[in-house]
Amino acid sequence: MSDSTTKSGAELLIDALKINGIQNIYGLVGIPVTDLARLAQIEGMNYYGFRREDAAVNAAAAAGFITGKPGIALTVSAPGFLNGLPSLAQATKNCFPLIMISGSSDRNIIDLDQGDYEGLDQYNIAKPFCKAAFRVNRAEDMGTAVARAIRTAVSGRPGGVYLDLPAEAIESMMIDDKKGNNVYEIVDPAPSVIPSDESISRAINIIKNSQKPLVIVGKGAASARAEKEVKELIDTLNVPYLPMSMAKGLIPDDDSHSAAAARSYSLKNADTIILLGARLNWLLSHGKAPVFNESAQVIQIDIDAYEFDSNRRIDAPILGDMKSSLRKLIDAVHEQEVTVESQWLDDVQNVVLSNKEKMRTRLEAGKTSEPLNFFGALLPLQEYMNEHPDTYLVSEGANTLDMGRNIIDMKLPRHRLDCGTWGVMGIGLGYAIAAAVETGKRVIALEGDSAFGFDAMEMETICRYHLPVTVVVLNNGGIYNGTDKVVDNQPSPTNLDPRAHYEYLSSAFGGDSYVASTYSEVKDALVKAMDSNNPSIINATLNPSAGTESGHIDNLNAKIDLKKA
Ligand code: FYN
Ligand code: ADP
Ligand code: MG
Repeated sequence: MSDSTTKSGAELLIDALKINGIQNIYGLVGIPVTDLARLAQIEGMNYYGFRREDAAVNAAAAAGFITGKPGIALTVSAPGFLNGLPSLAQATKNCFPLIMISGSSDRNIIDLDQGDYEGLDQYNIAKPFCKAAFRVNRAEDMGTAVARAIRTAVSGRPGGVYLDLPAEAIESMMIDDKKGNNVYEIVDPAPSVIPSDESISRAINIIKNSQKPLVIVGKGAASARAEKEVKELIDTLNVPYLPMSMAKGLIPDDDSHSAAAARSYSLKNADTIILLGARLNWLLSHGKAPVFNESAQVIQIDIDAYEFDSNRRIDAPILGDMKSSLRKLIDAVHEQEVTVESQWLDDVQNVVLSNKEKMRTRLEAGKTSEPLNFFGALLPLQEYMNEHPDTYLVSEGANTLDMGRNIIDMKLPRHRLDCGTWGVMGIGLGYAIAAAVETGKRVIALEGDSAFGFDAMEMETICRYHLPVTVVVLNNGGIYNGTDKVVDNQPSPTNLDPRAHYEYLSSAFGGDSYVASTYSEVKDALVKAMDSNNPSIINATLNPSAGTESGHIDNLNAKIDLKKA
């Protein structure tokens, strides 16, 4: 330990995080970071210990998305670092601000490949998977490293940052000589980026000549906390909008401008697309026909110019942060009194009403369906979320994810977290833990039975910290579903055990357990679980034949003629 005039790298790291308002660390300790985590607790930070690093890093990434400050993850060297790496990559892909800090081995041994305990050149391995990687070799550089890591994670397009801490840097000492120790609060970590006047004029000219503009709101607008501006633009123009899954709730899903239930109709018929913090990637069919109208004009607001023209010509790129860009665009709409013919919104609303009526019929039938199907299992969640919109909802799976997204309305921003841009399984419990920790609110983790398996052991973490998380497992006994049979002497590649008592994983660690096999049982269990504030699992046992291959994205699954084999 240091005396009053010297500080270790570990102490300086913690000072630098704290002075920048960071309170929580999500991690899994071992050599060489155990004392670092202990010291964080002594210094008044909260340390949340996980069972596997990917979940810890996912939790930190979700904390970043929810709070707008970088989430902090801590892992041990080589294997711990490697377990955390996929989550670092996902955070970067999802544009979530995150700093993954890993202990590492002494450089002199690594660089000559002399063989060290868990020796790996982590710094160089991390680089392709994050926005930036930094290595700290001396205690006196700790403040600079944290400043650079925070600024990189949150500014511009947010993302994951890797901070490599060799054991020597953690232990090394610097004299705190009152001239300062290089630890400081960063000034304006994510500066505004104001778009040019010309880019706004170009967009206004397109909107003026448009009859059928559609706004697409992505999770970039959610990250930017631009809900007020997004709503103002949509209300002012009185046009329909399509929320991407993690943008649900930026405007309440029951808003009359929502085109979510008329997705195909609105995308196909729009003559102008106003893209707000969403990429034209696979989730938006790359902006191409037949899903999109090829001749539609596209206005795109993004903080990263790299994104423009990624798949099709962008007619009006607006480079700027979402809040500043929307402010300028809305002001121009008012000044120039731009209006849009309301027939388009009426047409979209008619399709919405008709699709919603079809959905209502399916949900109503689900109430009495035995065995239970997805509609009957998801309706209680819809009802609960309508009554308790401040609950956080995390979701993953295939059918569970897709049907849940369409059935469960969100009313508040950044309250839905899911598989994200890569469609990753295994994010659920880590994200749920972060949502509970960062907000103190109740959390539902809605999981397919396969998805739950990827990080189910984090139920112990949830119970250890007594977090108000209810995991609802929609158990249809398989990946996609449980009835596939290929050959007689082996389970199918998609089979899981439909009799699995997933709820035991909660009672095993002191949480509550429920089994539910009808709509009423799911509803009762959910109300009890949520009222109790206890960690819990509801095992909703579905018809093993419920669910389709790959959920809504079967078109992406390579097809082979199995009969020929
Ligand atoms: C949507 N819809 C509704 C509603 N909401 N109908 C009635 N009521 C409500 N509330 C309609 C919507 O208009 C569509 O009909 C249809 O339901 C499906 O909507 P969805 O799911 O939004 O759209 P689509 O085209 O099926 O999928 C688009 C997608 C989405 C790719 C963006 O599937 C997605 O986000 N997928 C992520 C998948 C993922 O990550 N999976 C994890 C890996 S699983 P139409 O308008 O008639 O088209 C590994 O296998
Ligand atoms: P979705 O999956 O919801 O469609 P994406 O993750 O594909 O959303 O896209 C998010 C986009 O938002 C990225 O291109 C990113 O650069 C952009 N973005 C992130 N933060 C901001 C911000 N503050 N202002 C503007 N654009 C942003
Ligand atoms: Mg399943």
